[in-house]
Amino acid sequence: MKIERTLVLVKPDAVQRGLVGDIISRFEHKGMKISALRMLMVSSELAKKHYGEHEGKDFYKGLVNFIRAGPLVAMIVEGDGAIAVVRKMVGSTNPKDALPGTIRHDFSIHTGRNLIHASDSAKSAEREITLFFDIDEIIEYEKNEETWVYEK
Ligand code: 3AN
Repeated sequence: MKIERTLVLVKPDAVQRGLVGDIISRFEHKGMKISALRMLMVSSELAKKHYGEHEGKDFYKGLVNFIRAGPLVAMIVEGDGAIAVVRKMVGSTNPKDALPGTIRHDFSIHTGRNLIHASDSAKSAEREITLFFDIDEIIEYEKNEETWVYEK
């Protein structure tokens, strides 16, 4: 078992469409733990840092503007193999390619309105978690259900 933490952003389109609860529920129902959670308006500085790897691409400006178009919900999702598991639950970047049962397939159609961000590697998770949360905002706690979720 390898407990990991990953950064999930429930983006402004999901907030506007009233999908925050559905999206959080999927991770809860999977047996994952939410170890930090907050709603915020992303600053231009934070948006540029978060999407730094896309700077120069034709969709970069739209992306940075879009992530600031309204409040988003940032959270840290924790669990065994959480980084890959959450990416799988999120689905392909283009919702038209995403498999049924994934968040992007089930709730979205266009890449630029694909509702959710999730870290794609351990390195990105570490970087992105630090961008969105201070260490004292990450809460360590036990969930009683864990013996019913993990075999060991
Ligand atoms: P993912 O979010 O699946 O990890 P990334 O990191 O490649 O995808 O892209 C970050 C975000 O940039 C995507 N969620 C999407 O909103 C936007 N994006 C990526 N590729 C494109 C594209 N070809 N056209 C428009 N927007 C894109």
